Amino acid sequence: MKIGIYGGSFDPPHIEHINLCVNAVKSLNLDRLFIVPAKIPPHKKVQPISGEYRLEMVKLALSNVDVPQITVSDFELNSAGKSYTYLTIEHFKSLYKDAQIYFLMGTDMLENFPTWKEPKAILNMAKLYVFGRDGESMERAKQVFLNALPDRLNSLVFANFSGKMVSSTHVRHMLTLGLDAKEFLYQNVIDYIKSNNLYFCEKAEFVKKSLSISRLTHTLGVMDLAKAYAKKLGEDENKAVLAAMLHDVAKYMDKNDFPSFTLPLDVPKPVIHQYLGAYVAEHVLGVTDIDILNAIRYHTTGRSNMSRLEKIVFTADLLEVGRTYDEAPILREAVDKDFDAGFSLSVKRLLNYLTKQGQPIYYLTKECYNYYVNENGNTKN
Ligand code: DGI
Ligand code: FE
Ligand code: FE
Repeated sequence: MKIGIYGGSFDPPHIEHINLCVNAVKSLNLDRLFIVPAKIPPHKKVQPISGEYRLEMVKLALSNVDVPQITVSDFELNSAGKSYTYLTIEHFKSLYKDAQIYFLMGTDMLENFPTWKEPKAILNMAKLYVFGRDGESMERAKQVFLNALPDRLNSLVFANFSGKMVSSTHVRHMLTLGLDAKEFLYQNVIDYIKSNNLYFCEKAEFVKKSLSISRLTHTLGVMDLAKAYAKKLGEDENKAVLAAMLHDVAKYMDKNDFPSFTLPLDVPKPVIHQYLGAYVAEHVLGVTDIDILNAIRYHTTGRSNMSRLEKIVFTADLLEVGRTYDEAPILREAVDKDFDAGFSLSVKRLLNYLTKQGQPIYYLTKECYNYYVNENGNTKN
């Protein structure tokens, strides 16, 4: 017998999750494939929605394909204590004693695999069925894996299927913003999400009403990227996502609609929305976190001595996937290599751009430049 196990958050389960399962069943010739939604430890800051919802959504998603080998298991959700992959595999091994077990994972998980609990025990029970977005990330993950577990190459089976790589995070952000996620989710999953009000966020509703669809799409890009930066830098991902979600909320608002709002003097028109945005976030939406408010307040101009969160929102705003100006790819590469250096380079590019355009430069933009770029035009932290 051949048994597959596919663990993950499934928050929410998308079409590619299911495609991947269908493909694994076919190419490995599996008799059973268990999708096992994970229980996330309560101390984790980014919490998925409750397990029952995720379990139900996987069932709904599965009902769209006619592959009876695939079922969902509540083993991890219902087990007492912490869930570990080695325990899950032990469980299925005890149910199917002579079966060859395949554990499905993406290349990013393979890289971390050696740091999991009991990796060798896992490899004694199962092979890893690895799928990834591109050959390059696959090769790197394989090397990292083999550095830690040198003689275990025969535990790896590489999928020939890569599919479209969709991230649940991106889909979640879309749902939060009320954007159409049909491309990624089965209709019955979308219906279930709507009727149970999952991923709904009151502040996002307000943002949605305040922006155009193209501005919302930009906001989505900033949310995705700010979250990724925060994760990489060990900053609070929830704060980064919220600040990103709200950063342009006032882009189309009129300051005269807010009588108690006061704008500093001589603010160029394109800069006004950073101040009004922070005001609206605080006084209309009730945001109290000063770091979030400042990330909104200085997202256009920057300033000297910015906090990590301010830098994250500023940089994500300039480099989200929808930004297509010439220097964007180089700046993205710089940020990936060294966040602070890439940020400073983005500041430099902004000032050059405004100067070329003959725009009036606000004093904060200048201060920011002088703080992060030295006299020779080199960046500093
Ligand atoms: O709101 P977004 O379009 O997403 O981007 P943003 O808030 O970073 O910038 C809005 C515009 O403001 C952009 O065209 C650059 C411009 N800007 C940034 N700093 C200054 C500025 N414009 C002037 N005139 N002066 C500045 O100091
Ligand atoms: Fe903006
Ligand atoms: Fe923006």
